Amino acid sequence: AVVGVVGLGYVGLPLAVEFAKAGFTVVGYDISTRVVELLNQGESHIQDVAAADVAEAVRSGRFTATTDEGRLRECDAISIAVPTPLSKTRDPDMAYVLAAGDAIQRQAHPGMVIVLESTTYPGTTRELFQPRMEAAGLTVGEDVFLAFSPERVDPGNPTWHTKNTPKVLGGVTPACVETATALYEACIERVVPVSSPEAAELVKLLENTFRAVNIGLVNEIAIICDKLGVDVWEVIEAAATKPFGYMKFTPGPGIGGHCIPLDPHYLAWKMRTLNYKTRFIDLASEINAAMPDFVVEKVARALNDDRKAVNGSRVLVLGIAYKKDIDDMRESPAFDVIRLLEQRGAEVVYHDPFVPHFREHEHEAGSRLRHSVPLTADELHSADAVVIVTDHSPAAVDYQLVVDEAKIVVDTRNVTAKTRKSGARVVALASHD
Ligand code: SAJ
Repeated sequence: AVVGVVGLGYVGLPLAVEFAKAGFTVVGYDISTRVVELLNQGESHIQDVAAADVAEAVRSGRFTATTDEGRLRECDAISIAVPTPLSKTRDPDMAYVLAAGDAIQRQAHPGMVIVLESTTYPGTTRELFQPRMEAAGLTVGEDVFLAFSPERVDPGNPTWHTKNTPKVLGGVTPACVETATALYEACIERVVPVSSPEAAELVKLLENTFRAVNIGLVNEIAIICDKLGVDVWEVIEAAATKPFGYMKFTPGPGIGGHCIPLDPHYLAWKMRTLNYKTRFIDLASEINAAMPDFVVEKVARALNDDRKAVNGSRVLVLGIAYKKDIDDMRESPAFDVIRLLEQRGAEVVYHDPFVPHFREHEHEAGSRLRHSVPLTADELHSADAVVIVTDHSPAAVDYQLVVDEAKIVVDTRNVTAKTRKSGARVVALASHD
């Protein structure tokens, strides 16, 4: 059988490789010529997909990448894993999903199984894909089979991969559930069928909104600790000793990535169209989004204690990736911290060993910050304050050097806790001073 995968990113490429390993012939469709060419040369642009696996799939003739949408007509099944970002107004940007739906409408034929994987609001599969199939004269549940199956890829996770992570799947009709489940069971160890695509769409949003609201809670606990003069890290670590009924999350300068900051907005947006305003979810998003302000306020106060204004000070931002030990900067709170500091007149530079430089189009700050400055005593001396935003491992960042050489260190991630006390004044995320 021939399986098509639309979108060859951190979700689609691992899935394509698993289908190829399971013996399917796989047509990988992507709009990026660069991605298609490097894949057909047996290389991989995705951290968790070994080039050797791509090369073997290509060599064996099981996998080809293409930018030619017409190749999808050869497929008996198609999985769609295209991005679902937010627009500038923080509303769902469904452009990639709609483009995929239009392509499927043009290429679908009787017998085809179509599975949407992109994280999206409940109702997307039924509202955006089913009409397109019917417009092509194909009855869902008879001529074609339509389902939603959320991705659960955790980039860099050494234990959980596409093959061994249980896969939830909801179909428009029972026949859709059965056919799509049979397809996925050929290459994923455990498929968890649910009775509708809306249920499956909501499962994903529950998983990630659960994370977002719990991070929002511990961020509010950090603000409370700050006002009470309590060490929030001590509270978090001690609470985490509870062996049942508690799950540890840690506060920080905000939340980044392509999932956690976005997914609650997909749910809130959909519910507003049904005249229900989500409250708890929105409040958590507000708290998370306000953490950069909270952090910059602490930097300002620390500089003021040194009789300095933010205006005219040089601030070194330590870490711009959205989470530790990776090079991904999407939605990183570091950019909010940078923007707020610059709005107050600070001169900002950054150091991130995982992001030596970034291209201008990746962020409007790119024009000024394009390169990571070296983490040297000189750089640290020339900074009026250092603010640690990403909790990169000590193997990647010499935090002892930072506290030895910097004047002020605002540590929003508690990564200097294990350094020997030294010259710098270290200000914690939640601290009375
Ligand atoms: N963060 C905190 N405190 C926490 C946890 C995270 O401030 O306790 C911040 C991180 O620094 C980061 C953001 O939140 O800026 C998101 O972090 P994340 O750990 O949720 O990482 P993501 O967004 O890369 O991926 C999450 C992962 N969920 C996990 O269970 C680790 C990943 O497995 C999911 O597949 C992914 O969401 C997804 O696809 O939804």
